[in-house]
Amino acid sequence: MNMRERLAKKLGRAISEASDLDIYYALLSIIQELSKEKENPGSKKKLYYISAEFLVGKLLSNNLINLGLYDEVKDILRENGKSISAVEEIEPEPSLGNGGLGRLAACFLDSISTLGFAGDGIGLNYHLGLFKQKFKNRLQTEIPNPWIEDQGWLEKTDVTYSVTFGGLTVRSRMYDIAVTGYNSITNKLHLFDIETVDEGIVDHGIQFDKEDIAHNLTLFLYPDDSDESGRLLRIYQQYFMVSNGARLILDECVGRGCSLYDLPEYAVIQINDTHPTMVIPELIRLLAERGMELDTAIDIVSRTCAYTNHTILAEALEKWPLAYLKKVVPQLVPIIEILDDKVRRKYEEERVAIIGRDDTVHMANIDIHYGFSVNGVASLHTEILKENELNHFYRIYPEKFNNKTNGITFRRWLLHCNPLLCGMLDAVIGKGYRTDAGHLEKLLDLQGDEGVLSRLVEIKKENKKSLCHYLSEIQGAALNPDSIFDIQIKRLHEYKRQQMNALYVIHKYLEIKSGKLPATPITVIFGAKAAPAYTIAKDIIHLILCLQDIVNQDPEVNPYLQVVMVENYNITKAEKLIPACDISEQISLASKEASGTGNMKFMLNGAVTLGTEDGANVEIHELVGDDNIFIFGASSDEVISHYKKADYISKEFYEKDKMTRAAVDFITSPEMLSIGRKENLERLKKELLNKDWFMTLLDFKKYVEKKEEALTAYEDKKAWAQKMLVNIAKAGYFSSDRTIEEYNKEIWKLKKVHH
Ligand code: 26Q
Repeated sequence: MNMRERLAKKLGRAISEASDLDIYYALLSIIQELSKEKENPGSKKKLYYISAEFLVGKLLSNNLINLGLYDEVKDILRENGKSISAVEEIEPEPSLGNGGLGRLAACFLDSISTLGFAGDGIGLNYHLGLFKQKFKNRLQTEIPNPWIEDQGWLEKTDVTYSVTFGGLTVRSRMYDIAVTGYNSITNKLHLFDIETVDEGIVDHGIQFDKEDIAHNLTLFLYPDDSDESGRLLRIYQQYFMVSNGARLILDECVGRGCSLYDLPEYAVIQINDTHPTMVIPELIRLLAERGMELDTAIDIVSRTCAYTNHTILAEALEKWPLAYLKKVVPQLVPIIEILDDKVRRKYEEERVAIIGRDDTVHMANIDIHYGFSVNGVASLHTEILKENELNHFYRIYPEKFNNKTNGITFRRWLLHCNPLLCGMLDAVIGKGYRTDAGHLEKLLDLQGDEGVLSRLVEIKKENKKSLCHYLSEIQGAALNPDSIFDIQIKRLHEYKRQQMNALYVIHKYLEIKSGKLPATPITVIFGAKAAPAYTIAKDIIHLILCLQDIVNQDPEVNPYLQVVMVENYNITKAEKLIPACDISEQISLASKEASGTGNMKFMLNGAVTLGTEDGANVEIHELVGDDNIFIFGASSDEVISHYKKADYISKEFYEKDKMTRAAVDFITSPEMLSIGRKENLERLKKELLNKDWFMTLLDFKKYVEKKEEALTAYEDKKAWAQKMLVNIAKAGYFSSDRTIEEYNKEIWKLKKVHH
């Protein structure tokens, strides 16, 4: 049966007569059937990627693309007076992640299936996911973001376990989402849940009783952990995830004929940051329970688990008070004490202990001692881990440390989000890049081809027009598609320095007011959610929302400068923003952004990076060369030395530079105070002047200068198009297919079940 017949049959009527909603459900069901036919045939050894976050995004189009059906379905719908984009709109976006770490996990699952490896994801089925962001009075507010519907991608399974906490036992159930590779096999994302979750316990905004575990365990992604009950709930969630995961892994391996003594030959577990770390003591506990000698169990588990580190921010490294673990997971405490004891017998250094002198458990230390691999996510990041942050471990276990530079799936971040660019690539370099990203380099031969260069510029313009249309529909923004689109979209964090970009907006606004006009108008776009309890991050959002009104409502300024903060930034919005970008803002304080992956998505879609030598920007710089990137700011070595010597004083930069002073002072100017909240704006200004922990003012002047250089470079249309071309051509390295091949070669050592 062809697709047209199959769809009509599923609908039970002519396609032209069906509603978009009916078509959505029919496609969903057909895709699920087709995915099932491609289910992984299995192999002896299997990967389990365990993660508290999987930010998968909408799945309809992605699955159609991966099954090779997208164009056909699009045509069938068009012939019947329907549009695939209207059908796409219906699907809710699951918000099972915060940002980079969760999106990386989703890209990895796509590549694992595409490359034909047996590998499943293990995580949690948060009913309300991450909050939905709403702006009210120029402030962020949070509301629940329900995404689970009666008919959706989740498939209920028969797998259930009972999970015991101190003083409470819950019954779990596993739900699966099929992960269908591009022209390849289907693996699974296993999401564990409890049946007793009660969405009714949520009241105003995202408040709920954090102690009511039986009703809240999988209600939200990482609820606010600014208080003790929030932190305890996080431990309940983590243990629930790993206890279910560990049992699934053991059951599956035994099902494949594994003697538990041979576990490392049947399973490899990749631990995504420290959130799933308790899988190590839990597996040891389960093996001991099944009669294995404790030392043997520790050895077996250590040869099965590998750890990825995603951050060098000390405050993000998880440390749990032993008292919390005694309350929530008393059964793990004796095991953790034994793990600590073994370490303490062998090594004197306090920093490598598992249980610190203050009775807190250092989760990363468990992973490093009792896993066989430790990797960073970009080469600079891994070097900093080895030389600084984790140097005391590197000296003990140099062989465990390795780098795996992050990547992104080109199916979603090129084929799906930028069909115009793909059309051009198909025509000029052939379709080979779709399965081998290295083919993009063929573009380098076309640097002098005027036709190709002008087509690139045209496509960018078309994508900008589409974005303008979209932003006008969803939030009434009226943008100028002839302006330069300068975009910064990522979680709000001081180290990512959205505040520095906001200061630039102020600087440009003041320049325009004084009569200095830019050659081409500029549109500065932001998108970011702040953690609900992160006060300064919310103040930065307030600053941007105030600037948006001041700038856009000033008729002297708005022909030359506009500011937009996109509400509720998410994957779906990223897919529309990224193809329309000219200047990609990657301006973290050097040494702080482990890798970044947005930087790769922008590059692939022909944006030019304005950034610091941080994370994977360093590798982008090496690949594209000095002429095709705008790099500025203090180096990671300089920054690390400032922290070591504690010699950075932000006020000095404010006092010695007039431009910096004018921009900072504007935060509490009469214009701002007439629409903004005094308390928030004054707090933010004070923070910048007295603390500025992430050194905004250190780099601000260099940032302004480099941005001006980029804006000037944009005026040479041909030279800019060449920069776009080189960026696209060199983006192949950042395919997550390359990343996954490296993980497999050096860590997982799986055989492909499909090529
Ligand atoms: C920790 C303790 C308590 C509560 C929350 C957390 C927590 C939650 C989320 C800590 C970290 C995260 C997420 C981190 C993250 O997204 N890191 C990003 O990972 C990307 C993929 O490797 C990198 O590209 C980014 O540079 C990195 O910031």
